[in-house]
Amino acid sequence: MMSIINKLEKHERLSYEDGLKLYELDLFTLGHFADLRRKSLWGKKVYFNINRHINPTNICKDICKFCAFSANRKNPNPYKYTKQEVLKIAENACNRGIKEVHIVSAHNKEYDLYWYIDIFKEIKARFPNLHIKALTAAEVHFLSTLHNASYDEILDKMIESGVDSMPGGGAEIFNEKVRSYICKGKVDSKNWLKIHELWHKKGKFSNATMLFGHVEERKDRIDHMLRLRDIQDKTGGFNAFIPLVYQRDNNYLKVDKFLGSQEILKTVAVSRLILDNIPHIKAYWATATLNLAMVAQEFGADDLDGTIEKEAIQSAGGAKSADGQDLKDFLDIIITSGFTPVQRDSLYNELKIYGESDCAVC
Ligand code: V47
Repeated sequence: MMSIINKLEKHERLSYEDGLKLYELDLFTLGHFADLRRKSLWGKKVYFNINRHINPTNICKDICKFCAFSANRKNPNPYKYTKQEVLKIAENACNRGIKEVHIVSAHNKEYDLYWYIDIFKEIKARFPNLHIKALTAAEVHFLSTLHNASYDEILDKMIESGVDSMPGGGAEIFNEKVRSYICKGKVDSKNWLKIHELWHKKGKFSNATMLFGHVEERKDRIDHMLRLRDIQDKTGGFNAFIPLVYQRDNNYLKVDKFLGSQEILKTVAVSRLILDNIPHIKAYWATATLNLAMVAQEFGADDLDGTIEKEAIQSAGGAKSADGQDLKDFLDIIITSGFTPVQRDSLYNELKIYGESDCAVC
């Protein structure tokens, strides 16, 4: 254990073996080093944005075992939004000061590249200041197969039609054996990484997620982080890493054991220390709960994601996130925890720094 502590004290880059050793440290020692790293980068700031999720349909050609969002036997409520409905949501969002729409969907051939191009162009034309974060690498792969087009072509069309950044979804777990068990048929790991690398090389930014707490092991999480770190060394295009805690309801993956808060906090801390080149670590409140996401800010995380407003993917799996989060609650919990809330845009430019006077319960 001494050598890992030495490495942490000297800020040395950590290996796969080191990653496994980090998990063996007691929670508070690990948290201490992750917190030091976080503080050296961001002090006491907690970042969030004011955003709106839009999921145009839940009818999907793929069946990922962990997914409760897609319409199937466990979720027999298929829906399809029209372009007008999506535009109306974007308009309402914009009128209420929302800065980002996060548009991701199921893999459905009725929602092809042309459908998306139209909707992105229309949103940009009507609301030029609204940041469009859209289409996961899994969707890019789906559209590339559907249209027999290269990834480059799909990504160029996204940029031409107004997409500003790509979300980190669809990464799940890169280990091929686990991936093929939980989401066979989805974009493979190599191509998920390739799509993000291509996107970054076009001068664009994206995020990266990791779904954990199901059948994967600690070693798979470390492997996942290291594959991201390798791409980031080449491109510098990942803004944030988002460890998503698996939600167990209404899906086909049989997982009886809940991961537990300590393992969740350890995973956040490990990600901060392994991913020495990704600036932000998001504790995604929709999967971790707001309280634990707030504690995670002392274990390496510096971001809570956003107010979200309507959340459909994790809430289908049992998370209490369907109606998003009030800005007021965000501010209160951040300030009473001794941190400084910072509203950011989607690329982490700071828009507003809040103070004690913004706290309703102080
Ligand atoms: O890739 C699906 C996950 C992801 C479950 O980039 C589940 O800023 C937990 O990627 N339990 C989509 N997670 C959401 C996503 C995301 C969310 C917030 C911010 C950003 C960003 C990206 O949701 C999927 C999948 O890994 N997911 N089912 C479940 N049962």
